[in-house]
Amino acid sequence: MFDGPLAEGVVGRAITSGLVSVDRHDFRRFATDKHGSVDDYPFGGGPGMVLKPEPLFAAIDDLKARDEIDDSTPIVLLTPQGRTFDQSVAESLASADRVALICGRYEGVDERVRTDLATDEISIGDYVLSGGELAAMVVIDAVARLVPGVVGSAGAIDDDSHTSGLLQFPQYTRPASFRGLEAPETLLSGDHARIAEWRRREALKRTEARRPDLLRSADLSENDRRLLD
Ligand code: JCK
Repeated sequence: MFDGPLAEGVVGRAITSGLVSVDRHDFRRFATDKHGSVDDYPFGGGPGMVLKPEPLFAAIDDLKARDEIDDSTPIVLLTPQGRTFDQSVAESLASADRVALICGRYEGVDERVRTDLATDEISIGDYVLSGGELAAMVVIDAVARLVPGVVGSAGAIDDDSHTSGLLQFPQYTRPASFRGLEAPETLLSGDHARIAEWRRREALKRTEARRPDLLRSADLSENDRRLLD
């Protein structure tokens, strides 16, 4: 669930170039019984299995003992009950020099993992996944992009306070005319001021139509309000 995504694209290059590293630890190694079980029946009954606390606590203790993480390292539990992951959460994780991500399975983890091991609980959105791994991979991708040097100068535009907080403007490439569908004349004009204003207006229009919630929290200039009107 990690090998493919970690080998591709921006994240793959960040890892190959040493800007980012991702280590995986199989907590089954820390199972306490002879059968290597990491899950057990829920107290009180009910469907499914719950991940036992001992292997998860032991895995984190082992990372601390080997100085791979310390008491300042965020220990993030991926869970449907966590605060919803967004760009501001990604930014705050990117400011840590290491992050530990705990991926559960089955019905989730023993409550004591939440209360006494994890420092943060994150959900990537309101839908049900089968486990925490894909959610962790989403977090890794979004956070790795924020590590300085990972995304080149083109992507640095993402961080521009002037464009952030709005949906992207429509993008076109060649051919200018495709099956009778024309690219906007403005984009072909070479008039950079006109192009910038067109893009800003389109971003505002699209955000208003699709994500009015984003528009309310975006910080808009006088000119933005004029374009919106
Ligand atoms: C971690 C196990 C599977 C499936 C019980 C949940 C009502 C509990 C996640 N955004 C996200 N969605 N799902 C996850 C996620 C799912 C996980 C684990 C993360 C560990 N599962 C599972 C169903 C339930 N239902 C809704 C009851 C766990 C994130 N991040």
